Amino acid sequence: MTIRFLHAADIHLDSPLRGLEADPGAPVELIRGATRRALGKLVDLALDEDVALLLIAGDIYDGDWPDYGTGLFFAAQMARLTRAGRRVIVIRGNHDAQNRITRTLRLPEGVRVLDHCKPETVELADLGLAVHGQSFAEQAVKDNLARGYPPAMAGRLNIGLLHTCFEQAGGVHERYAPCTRADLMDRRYDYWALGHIHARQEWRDPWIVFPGNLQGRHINEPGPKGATLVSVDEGRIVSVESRIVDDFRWARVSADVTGCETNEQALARVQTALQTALDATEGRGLAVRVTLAGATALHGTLAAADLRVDVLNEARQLTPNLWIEGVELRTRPLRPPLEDRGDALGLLARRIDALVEAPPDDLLGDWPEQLEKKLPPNTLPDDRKPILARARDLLLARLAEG
Ligand SMILES: [Mn+2]
Repeated sequence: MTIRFLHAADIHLDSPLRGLEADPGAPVELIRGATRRALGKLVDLALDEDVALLLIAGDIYDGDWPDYGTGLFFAAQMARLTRAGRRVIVIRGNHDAQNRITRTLRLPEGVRVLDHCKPETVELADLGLAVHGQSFAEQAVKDNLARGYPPAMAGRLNIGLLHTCFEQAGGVHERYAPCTRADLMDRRYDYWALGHIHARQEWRDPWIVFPGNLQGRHINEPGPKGATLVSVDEGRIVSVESRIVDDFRWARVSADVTGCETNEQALARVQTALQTALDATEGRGLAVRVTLAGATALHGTLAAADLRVDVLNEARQLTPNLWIEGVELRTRPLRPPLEDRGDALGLLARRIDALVEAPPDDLLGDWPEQLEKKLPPNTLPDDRKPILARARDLLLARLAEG
């Protein structure tokens, strides 16, 4: 007998996508609905692939529902599955821990939310499966939950459903329900359906899988997002595949402007890079952070230009589905730097360099405070170094022209 199950996590339903404030054309409503459309596509996928079971490894919700609409949408999507005879097993994670979600709605029969007080096992004898798991009772679960999970059930394919920061995952994550690979191996399960880390990762023997979140929510969650489809034949896992269901995509795009002599040439390179990123999205909306890099005689003039507007203009001309999250300048000057010269200009350049490298406390006086009063909150980064470096580039470019 062949059966399939689908493993998803970190849906963060109705989470706002962040970082498009810089693009005046950003369709806020369209972007806000992305997590809902991704969940709808997950259910479509489950039905198309004829899966017997959907597992969700925590963080279905981003936090307490803003209103009942969030819960109503989730219940309606789950009902599409249960009406078709599919089962759903979920746990709560740090974002939707038992004590964080104050509103409740009855979920359809066929959807099981596992207990938050102790690990629970659901035996699905007709499918040959045993699913073990435990929900988060509160946001900051510091205990190693995996160690409390029951041993594998004989004669069943055993699946562990767990929301965890898993030691082997790398990266920086909130350290909730930590566990090691050895903890998981001790249980002797066949598949660990994990959640919490938003980038897809997998290990084998046994299968330990983070499917990643369902929908990227900002520039640090770039690339395709989706769920993991698992096929089981005669009680053995025979395939584990990533399936993409996201509705809106984030990407970092780098344009190499080496050798460009005019801003127009540089912007043409930007347009080519944007087009390449668009081609990979298969018609989805796309938000990008554009970086210009390479050695160019334009280094100084690019630093002085309002590049954000120029890049927005390139994006608008390509397609109505592309938004600019930000523009970064990482070019280098083409000519031997002023700092290498033996004359007074060289001396001045070296002094300016030294100020940027180790700025004295009073270098900027009360300018940052003055600026902060005039700008929207949190516009100025706490780290002043990139701003100072850009000021240096501008200043040196002006000096070099003179
Ligand atoms: Mn989480």
